[in-house]
Amino acid sequence: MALDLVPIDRISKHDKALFQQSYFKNHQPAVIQDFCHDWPAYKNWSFDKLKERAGHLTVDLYNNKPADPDKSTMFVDERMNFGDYLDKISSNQQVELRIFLFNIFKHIPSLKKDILKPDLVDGFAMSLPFMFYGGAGSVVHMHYDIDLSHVFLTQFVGRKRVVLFAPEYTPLLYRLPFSVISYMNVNKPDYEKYPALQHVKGYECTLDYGETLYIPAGYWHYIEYIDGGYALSLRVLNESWLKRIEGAWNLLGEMRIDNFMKKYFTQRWFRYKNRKAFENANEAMKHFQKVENVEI
Ligand SMILES: O=C(O)CCC(=O)C(=O)O
Ligand SMILES: [Fe+2]
Repeated sequence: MALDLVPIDRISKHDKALFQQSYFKNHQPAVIQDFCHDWPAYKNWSFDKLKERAGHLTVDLYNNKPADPDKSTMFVDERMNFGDYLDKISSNQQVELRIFLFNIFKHIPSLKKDILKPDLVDGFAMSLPFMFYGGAGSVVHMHYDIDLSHVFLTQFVGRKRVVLFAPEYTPLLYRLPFSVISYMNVNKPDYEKYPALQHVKGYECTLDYGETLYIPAGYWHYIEYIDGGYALSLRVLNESWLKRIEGAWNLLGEMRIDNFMKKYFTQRWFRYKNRKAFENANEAMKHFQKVENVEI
């Protein structure tokens, strides 16, 4: 049995009141089909043009292996000339190599001029644009963004499949405590090992060239690159001060504790977190079963 996933609504950025009332305020995801259509980037960020401007840079590449639960940093699998990397991912062969944590705007500041501040909602943090790149077949494992900001992910080349789950489902997704990851398999859920997944409901979409996915704050996301391509993420800080503090605590507190414990108590710490993930899921499952029985 596959997970219970429904398609994400598609709207236009001109439906501003609708977006604010029905999606942003309620933390409901949406695909905005024309969010970036008036930005210079919409025309200027093709493979060829990006290669012309940034092809000389060197980049770190990461493969599809999930993050090692015992290590605080991801291992770089390869370093490559960015132009060669763009050639490779545009060939449409399976190239399971991604780039993240690479601030292209620091190296080529003129690229920032190709992004216009959206007026769909207030509060876009224009100083923090981020780009993600991947070849066909690359996977972004299930996680949520640690700072608990809203994310607007705009696709410039290629398509990707995205699956989302609301933060309410966090315990049912067997989140490893002190982290933002889950080891569940989105495409082949193992209900025997992870029975709580039967109660999870999520969303899915295929994001195409020029489309933008609104990922509400704290939403889990899992991504598969259908084609080689790249996207830009813009953030809007969480409207709740409590959530902003929680986001800062995740970054400055939880993450540091996790890294410290990984270093000094590697196996014991992982076993503890794993046990907790299952305890939390079992507890949450009882609650969801009660709610579902009432609904029936
Ligand atoms: O598109 C990607 O490769 C990753 C996107 C992501 O995880 C994010 O924007 O938070
Ligand atoms: Fe993310």
